[in-house]
Amino acid sequence: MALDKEMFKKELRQRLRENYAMELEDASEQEIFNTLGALVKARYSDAWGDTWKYYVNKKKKQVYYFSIEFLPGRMLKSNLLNLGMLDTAREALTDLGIDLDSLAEVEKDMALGNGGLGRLASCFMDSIASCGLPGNGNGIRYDYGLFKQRFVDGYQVELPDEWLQGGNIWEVRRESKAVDVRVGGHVYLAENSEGKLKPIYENERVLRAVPYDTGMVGFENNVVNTLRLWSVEIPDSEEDKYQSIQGRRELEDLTAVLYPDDSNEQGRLIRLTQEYFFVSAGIQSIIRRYKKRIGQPISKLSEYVSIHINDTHPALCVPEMMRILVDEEELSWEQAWDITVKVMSYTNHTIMAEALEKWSIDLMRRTLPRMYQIMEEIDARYVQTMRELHPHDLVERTRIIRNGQVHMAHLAIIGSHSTNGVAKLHSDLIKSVVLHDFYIIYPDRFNNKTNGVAQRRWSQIVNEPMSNVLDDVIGKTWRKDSGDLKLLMNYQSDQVVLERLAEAKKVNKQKLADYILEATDINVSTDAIFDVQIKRLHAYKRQLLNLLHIIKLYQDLKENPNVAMQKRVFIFGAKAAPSYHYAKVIIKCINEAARLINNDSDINDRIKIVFLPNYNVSLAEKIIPAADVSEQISLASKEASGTSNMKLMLNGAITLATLDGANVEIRDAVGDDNIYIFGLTEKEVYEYYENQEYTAQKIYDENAVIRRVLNAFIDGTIPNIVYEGREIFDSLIKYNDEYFLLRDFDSYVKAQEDIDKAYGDRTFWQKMSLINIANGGRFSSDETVRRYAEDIWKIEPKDSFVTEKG
Ligand code: B1H
Repeated sequence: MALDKEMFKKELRQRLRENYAMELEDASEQEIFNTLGALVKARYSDAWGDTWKYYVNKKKKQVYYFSIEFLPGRMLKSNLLNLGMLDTAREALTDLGIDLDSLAEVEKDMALGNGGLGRLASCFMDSIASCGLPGNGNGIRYDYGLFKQRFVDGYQVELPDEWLQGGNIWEVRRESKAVDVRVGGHVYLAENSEGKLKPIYENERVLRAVPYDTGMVGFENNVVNTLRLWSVEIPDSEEDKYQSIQGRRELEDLTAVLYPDDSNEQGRLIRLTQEYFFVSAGIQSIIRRYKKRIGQPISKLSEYVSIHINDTHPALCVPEMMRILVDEEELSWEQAWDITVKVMSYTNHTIMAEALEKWSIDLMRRTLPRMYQIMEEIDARYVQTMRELHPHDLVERTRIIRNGQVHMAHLAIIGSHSTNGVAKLHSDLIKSVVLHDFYIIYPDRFNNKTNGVAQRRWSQIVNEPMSNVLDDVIGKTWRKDSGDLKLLMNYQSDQVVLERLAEAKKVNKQKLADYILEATDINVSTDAIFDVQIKRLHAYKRQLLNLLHIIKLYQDLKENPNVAMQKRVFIFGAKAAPSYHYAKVIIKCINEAARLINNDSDINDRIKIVFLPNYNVSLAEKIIPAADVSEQISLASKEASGTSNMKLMLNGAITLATLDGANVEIRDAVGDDNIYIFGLTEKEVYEYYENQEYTAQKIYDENAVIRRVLNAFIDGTIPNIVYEGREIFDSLIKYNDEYFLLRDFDSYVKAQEDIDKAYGDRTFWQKMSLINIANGGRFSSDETVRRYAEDIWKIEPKDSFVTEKG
């Protein structure tokens, strides 16, 4: 039964009394938040159980999305919205003198991921539930999420993210579903009494994996799926082995922290164990559930279970499934392999060489001896089969174990029936360049699934002013089916609608301006263009190119204060991996340029730089609705997809982009006139790689503007960056500008000038903005997961099912 406002208030008070023996008037924000969370959870607990029963009773095929990262952010408002309670809750709380938005800020931002890959996993979780698809997440419950970022003297400082302090109202610990995971020691094969070869384990460590489940609430459909995250504990049987505090710590460290990068050997060992830990626990629990609940022979597993490998981090799914099917279920190797390949599918998220995961044979063998044996066997059989069909060198290049290393991408491709990229361009590059060898061998396995974003969160929840205008203009159907945003195209010349959307944008900009003032003490005007680049700090994403352009503007203004240009606020949000020195140098330089420019009275507030610390999902939710310009300026071919590009366009920002990742599809969606494209194409980049004729020095020598900008890094123009400025300069000149910033500089400046002019024409700009909103619907992750469901997972949505109580 739906909860009305009065009942809501009554229940909130009642629960506060029961749980805290307290009246609302005396409760702290945290106590009220916890109580509200419990109330919300109670509203979906029946549906959670019923969803589960429905899948089991109907023997629905289910997908399990294995990902070492999930980035859900805050869940209160999203759960309220999906349960159809957001408005009621807001009104009820207002009656009680509580502002829902400030109360929502009490929730810790759940940040168990680094960036796009982890956030994509969470958008998928939302969409899978909202589309009524039978699907669950499987990952790690890190005690500490991605580090918190502060700036001290312009430098990044990392602090631990203690997100579990104060408890996590959404999770349910499921003691009874714990499983054991075995690592280390030695494994040898010996005949058992029936004459079968069986692995014998010696001196292995047994880890207890305890699952914590979180309900993934679908949008107004009574579907609640499960995100299962595993935490390590010491099993009772091993208690005596872990008497020392240090020994216990070492074990408990396994699920303590998310890797913000993976650069040193000691660290890498824990990472590999993390990977196996959640893979093994997840697959064991799937098989246990299958045998107990579905009751079909194990040979039919692929008819009921699909497992998705999100990037290579869970690629051990392949040998772990083989281990269970062969060692425990006693299937033949051939039969087990057939099942495994049918069950598994894999997404590649990057073509950057340094991100392609490899492990040394030695480490693999020491850490996961049985996994290593099985991978050796997979590799040997692969070579055996393929050498009859393909040239020797092709087979050698594609095998799993070569040159002393285990290649995880090779394992994932060979051990699954589907490999997909995350945008058209990226999927094409996979086939033609990065994984071309595999494309020759398995042409049918390759496909594209362009990323998408959870539109409910990234428009309805984060941008209420815009949503209200949309409701009035095109009705409310877009809230369920984002394709209906297209209806807005009918209003592209309607002055009233354009004005109303501009008003909404202004409200969002003012809110962000208030936040900026509070967080950084910087005053910004909402008349200025809010020019936004928000993403992890990486050389290939070229935050530095953005900075070079800002320095140019600064120098232009210093030289001629009368230069005509729109006011601009350049907003950055970016964390650097703690061990990524160059990225940290760029952060320092942006912060010092900000200090210089923001405080220069000659500049007179015409340009400002705001680097907001601790970029995360919650901060993205504040920035995105207020953005006018979306910077997507990676070197063409390097950004697999990007997803902030989609979120920003959906909120009416104009994209300034290279033809990289999903930017290409955004251009196709809005048309050339409603996007600013610049820079080398992916083809041209590859041509440079082939003919090796790029010389940054030459550009520097011939281009006076670039020369003046780069000199600012070493001649004291930007203060306090003696070492950092030199490093930037050298990276561009001495080390020949790996990401072609100087090559793209002029066309970037030109595009920025066009944007400056366009913004001056209010109606023109508003119309572009409207067209971007109207065409944002196609980048919904609902659509993306439906395609995964149809083409790869072969799962079907529930036939309209409603709980008895619903
Ligand atoms: C993406 C990663 C990634 N691609 C290794 N690869 C990691 C690789 O901890 N690690 O070892 C962590 C993350 N992340 C991103 O995925 C792409 O760069 C984006 O372009 C893409 O939009 C996103 C989602 O597909």
